[in-house]
Amino acid sequence: MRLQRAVLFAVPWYRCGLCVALMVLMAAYTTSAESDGSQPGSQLGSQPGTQSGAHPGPIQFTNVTAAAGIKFVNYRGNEGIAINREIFGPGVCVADFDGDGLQDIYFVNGRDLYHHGINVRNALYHNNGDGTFTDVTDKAGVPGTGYGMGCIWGDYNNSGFPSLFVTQYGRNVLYRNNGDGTFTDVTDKAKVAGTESGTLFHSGAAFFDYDRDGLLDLYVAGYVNLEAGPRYCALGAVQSSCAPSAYKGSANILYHNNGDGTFSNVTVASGVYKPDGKGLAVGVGDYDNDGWPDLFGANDGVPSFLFHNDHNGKFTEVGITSGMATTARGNIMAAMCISLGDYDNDGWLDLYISDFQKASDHIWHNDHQGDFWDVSSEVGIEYSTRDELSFGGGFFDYDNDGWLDLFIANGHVYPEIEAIDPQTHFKQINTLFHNEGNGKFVETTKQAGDGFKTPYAGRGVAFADFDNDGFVDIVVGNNGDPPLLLHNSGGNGNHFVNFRLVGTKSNRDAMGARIHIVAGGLSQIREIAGGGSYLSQSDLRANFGLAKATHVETVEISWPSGLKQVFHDVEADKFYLVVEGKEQLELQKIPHKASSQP
Ligand SMILES: [Ca+2]
Ligand SMILES: [Ca+2]
Ligand SMILES: [Ca+2]
Ligand SMILES: [Ca+2]
Repeated sequence: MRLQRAVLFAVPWYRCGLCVALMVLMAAYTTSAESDGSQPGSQLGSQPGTQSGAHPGPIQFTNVTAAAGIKFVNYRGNEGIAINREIFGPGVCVADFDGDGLQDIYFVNGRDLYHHGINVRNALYHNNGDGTFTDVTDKAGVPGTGYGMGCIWGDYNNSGFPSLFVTQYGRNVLYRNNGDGTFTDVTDKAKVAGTESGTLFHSGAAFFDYDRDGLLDLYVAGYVNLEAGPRYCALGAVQSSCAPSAYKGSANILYHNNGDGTFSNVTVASGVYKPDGKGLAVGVGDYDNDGWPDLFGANDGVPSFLFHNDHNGKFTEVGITSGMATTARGNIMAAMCISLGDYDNDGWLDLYISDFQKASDHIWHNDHQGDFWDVSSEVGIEYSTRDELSFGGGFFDYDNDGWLDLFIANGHVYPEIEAIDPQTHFKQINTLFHNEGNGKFVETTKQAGDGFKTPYAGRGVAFADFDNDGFVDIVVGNNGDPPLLLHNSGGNGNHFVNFRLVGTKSNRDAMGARIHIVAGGLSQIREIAGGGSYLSQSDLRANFGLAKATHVETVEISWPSGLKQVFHDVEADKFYLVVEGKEQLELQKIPHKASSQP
């Protein structure tokens, strides 16, 4: 099927109007061809939940936010009609900041912008391992220093403890993790406040080691120049915040880690400088399998970016030529979210980008030749995502059947939308899709439990296994509301294997490492990556669903240093620690009490 398409569409669609019509015809053809059992999904055809049309089993997501003791509420801080700054956040990011084996959560908050005397701050919640979390922000000293947008974690000084970077409207802040439960604001010393290029509206960010020298570098996206444009715009008969077209773009920033606690701004020298970009999400992944991490930038209202890593400290922007800068129909996206994952298990990272209300979200298939094909329609997410305004989320395997599913947080950007379009709501229900293993996604939102019953203005999303039961849970940052912590019930009998990678020559977080496993007839990959989703970051551990397989035949790890390690006959249902260069797999330190669910 792909061979036929490759021949037919040797001329990319954007240079060939007829191709779009042909693509529709081919999509219709492949729909019938895909059910012949020759697709990868047939390898798991006997498994419950992977047969076409079958439900994914008993997986339920429960809203455990209050039960977990999370009292954080996002404060929008608007006065009257909210402007973009006040309606786009918040992000949420997850890491085990104290090394106790449990993933903790950082929630980003707004600020009192108009001097109403309201004192709000960001919040770091420590995972107690018994289903509850404790707010340790004051002790840790990480309240944020301005109006917060997003956050990421990264062990930029290879200390063994992840540090925290918060993107803000104004100066960003870098909190160095001291390893004793406290953090120090090292923004000035590190030179990463991010205001040197005139960018105030910082959005998505990611730590990644672009030159593979063992030190995490830092990329920060800029959204728009809000100050130089109108405050409000007409939305039909009402006033609201403005579309990005009302503003000039704002520059992105790439910092090189000097290894002495300081960073150098290499935005121009590295070739990524884009002063007209309107960046929101940032994703990192080696899409062309050349061993070097590439950089994806989701833009709002202008073509999206793909910066190919040229291995010499420079990047070439190939968004248009790779086919991912706009949709298959040539439409520019309101691109909010980047997720990279190999949804069809062919060994190449595919791409998900979320989009606006009345515009579908997008899945792009990686064709192994450096091009992305918008397959949203043929994989089945087009209709189901058209009536939501999608923000964070992306690929994760919620039922551990070995196929990456899709979760999307939804919510409109205009609280005023209901006044002009009663069918469209500001607060929306999130969306869950199950990957059927045959190239199709089926929406399972309505069968997925009470976690999908309450509408919010969903924004950032992080995936993490908070209770270490092998099933990945979800946390969502909601604008103007409490967050949503969704516990994955598991319990469908599928097996898993989890790897935490620790670099020794490579960066300690192992960002950029690729794990390839073969188990139960399925071949799967994960790449350890920071950033992603929308203004957020997930559990860096690689969790693989194994369906009915009770052991993994081979585990191959390609470290950013160039080292490759292979392990054979690895037992399932365990949390492994892999230290770069060590010949034995170890077990992660997981507190016993963590096995009780949140
Ligand atoms: Ca690459
Ligand atoms: Ca793929
Ligand atoms: Ca799955
Ligand atoms: Ca879990």
